Formats: sequence, C-alpha cells, structure tokens
Amino acid sequence: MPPATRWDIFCTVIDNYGDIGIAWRLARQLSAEYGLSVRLWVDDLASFQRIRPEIDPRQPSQTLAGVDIRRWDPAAAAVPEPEVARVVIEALACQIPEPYAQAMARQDPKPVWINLEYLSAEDWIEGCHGLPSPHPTLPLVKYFFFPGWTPGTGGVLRESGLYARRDAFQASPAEQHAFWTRLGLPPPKPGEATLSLFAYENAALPELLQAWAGQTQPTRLLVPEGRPVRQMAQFFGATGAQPGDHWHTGQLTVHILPMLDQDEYDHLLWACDCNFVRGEDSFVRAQWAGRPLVWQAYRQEEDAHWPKIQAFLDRYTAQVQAGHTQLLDGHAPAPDCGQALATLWQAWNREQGAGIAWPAFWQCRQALALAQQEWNNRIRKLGDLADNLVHFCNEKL
Ligand code: TRH
Repeated sequence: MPPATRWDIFCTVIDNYGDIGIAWRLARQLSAEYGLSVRLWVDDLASFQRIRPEIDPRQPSQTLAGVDIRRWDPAAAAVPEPEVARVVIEALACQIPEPYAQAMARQDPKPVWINLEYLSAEDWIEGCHGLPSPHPTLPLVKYFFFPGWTPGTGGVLRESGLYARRDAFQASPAEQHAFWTRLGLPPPKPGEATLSLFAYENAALPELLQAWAGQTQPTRLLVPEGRPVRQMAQFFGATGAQPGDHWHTGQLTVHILPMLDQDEYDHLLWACDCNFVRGEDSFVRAQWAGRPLVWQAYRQEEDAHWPKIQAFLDRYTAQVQAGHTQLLDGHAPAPDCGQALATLWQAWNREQGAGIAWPAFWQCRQALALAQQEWNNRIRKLGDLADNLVHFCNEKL
C-alpha cells in the first residue's frame, strides 16, 4: 500500500472554541473517512482540551482518533523539509509560518494550499469559492475554500453516519436515559420543554428568562458553563455559578452544565426541543439535530455580522414558510412562522425584544422542526465539506 497522503491543518485559536472545533472536526473526518495522514497544528491546546478532555496541553505532540496533533508555536521554526505536506490548510484564515511557506515553494510538485474560510450564506461566497490567489513572491498558489449552504460553495461539515447516530439516539429512550444520567439529571417530565443555551453575553437574556418563567408550559433550560452564565446567576440573585448549580422561578428551571465534549454536546442538541447556538460550528450542529434553533452570530466590528444574519434568514425563512404550508395544508390560516423566526433571531442578535418574540416562535415549533428537516435534506445534496475539499484538492494534486 502506498503511504497515506499527508495533510497539514493549521489552526490559530482567536477566541472561543469555533476555530479549534471546526479544525478538529475536519481533521478527524479526513483521517477516519479518507485514510489521510493528518497533522493538526494548534496554537492553544488548553482551548482544545475544553472540547476534547483527552488532550494534554503540556504535550508537544499527541495522537487522538488517528490525528497527529502538534502544539504549534507560530513563532517557531518550520517542520523538517521532507515532512512538508501534500495539502496544507490554513483553517479559518489563519496564516502558516513563513519558513513553512518557503519549504512548500521548494517542493516539486508544489503542495496544494487552501485557505479554509468562515461560513456564510451571503451571495458573494459563490463567486469567490475556489478562486486562486498567487503568492506575491513565492511560486505558490493559495485557493479560497468557502463553506456555504448553496451549490457553488464548499458545503458544511457532516461526517458519515451522523444521521444514523442521531436517529438512533432520538428513537431510543434507553440512550436518552443514559445521556441524562451522565449529566446527573432526570429525563424531562412529560409536557416539559427542554432547551439548551450556548450563547455570548446577551442583554436580552433576562427578558427571555422571564418569558420562560411566565409561560404555562414548564421549561427546563440547560446551559453549558461559559460566557452567559454570570448573567444567568445575576438574574437569580446569585454571586456566581458553576456546573451543578440550578435555580427555579415560575415555570422555569435552569441547570448549569459543565462544558461537554464535542460528541456529548451533539447528544444535548439531539435531546433538546430547541437549541440556542452561536458562532459557526454549534450553529451547523444544531441544524443537523433537526430541531428548532435560535442563532446568535459572532459579533464583528462595524456590525459586519448583520449581513450574514440577514443572508441566512432570507434563505432559511423561505424554507420555513414552505414547511409550514405543507404541515398545515388544508387547515385554518397559519401564523407566519418564517416571520416569527426572523423576529426572534433579530431580537436576540439586537439584544432586545427576545422575550416578546418568544411566544410566536414557540407556537411555530412543529413547523420549524419540519422546515429544519427539509432544509437539511437540501443541504445534504450539496455533499459535505470534507468530501468536497478532498475532491477539490485531488484535482489540484
Ligand atoms: O465558540 P464559538 O463562539 O466560536 C466562534 C465562531 O466559530 C466564530 O466564527 C469564530 O470567529 C470565533 O469563534 C472566534 O462558537 P462555535 O463556532 O459554535 O464553536 C463552539 C465549539 O464548542 C463547537 O465545536 C462545539 C463545541 N462545544 C463543545 O464541545 N461542548 C460544549 O459544551 C459546547 C457548548 C460547545
């Protein structure tokens, strides 16, 4: 057998967990499903450890799920020349070390060099996906690879077997029971809504907590520890919060969870009736869960995130309306679920008005779940990102 083709993925953790979350997901899939020899260079192993507790931040190199993980000091020298990979990926627009680029330039044939960009539903993505960018001084070409939800983009990550595992979990009371036991919680009570919340700090959080406390249906809110937890504690008059803490008011019970490992977080998304998610990777995973979701975009300077929110909403609400019409076919005029969703998402991202917007959204939950599943069926047809990337690189090799 010929040796496996070597791929190097470089990842700089800017803040939060999305950069490493995505880079790791991709690295693992390339190794497991394509038999590639993947090295993942990460500049912040402590963040990596939060989503994969097996990672030891003190180790300069370690192997996990077949992936060779290297602690990357961007200031340090490059890898030895013979080890330059055939495919080199800069995850989420990070930059490879200059000496490494010089070593790439000395290879014959030249490695394939990919700039894996951020995910967006904006139209311009299609025009830029796959474009070459010649290096200003070295004889190298870098290609832009844009994830997206439309034909003409790179698609989104979806490892093989995801649907089967999700469906088996959602159909199995025993698997779900085991999951709740691992979290130290009883399964949801009949009639109780179960929500998860992974968000940035958000000024609209208290009004949403009030809305849940005041509605007729009991609600259990599960919050992995992180940025909004202090706000949550303040709402309940506590000085701080840690995993295991829980509070109760009106119809609302809140549980603070530890940060879960990435696969266990999937179980949480699959187990909940609705998921609040953020950034990029949890947003995609919540979509694959097939349940209603509320997205908080990563806030950017000069409100650069708003065109992304609007672009996604434009595509998505059309799907919601189509799903809704199908669900209520022949019945009384339906509330506008696309509008209900857009109003809540905009309020949540504007950090105002989410409490008022919640009831109309929640009334639409059946339609939203259906629309999500239809949306997923469409996105699956685009092929998944790893597969599209492998094909793209193989054509260039
Ligand atoms: O952490 P994020 O806010 O990451 C963001 C975005 O990726 C954004 O695009 C980027 O520019 C910015 O970081 C720097 O949200 P995201 O993308 O959802 O990533 C979170 C990761 O954490 C994801 O892989 C899921 C994982 N996770 C767990 O493994 N366990 C958990 O308990 C939770 C809540 C998340």
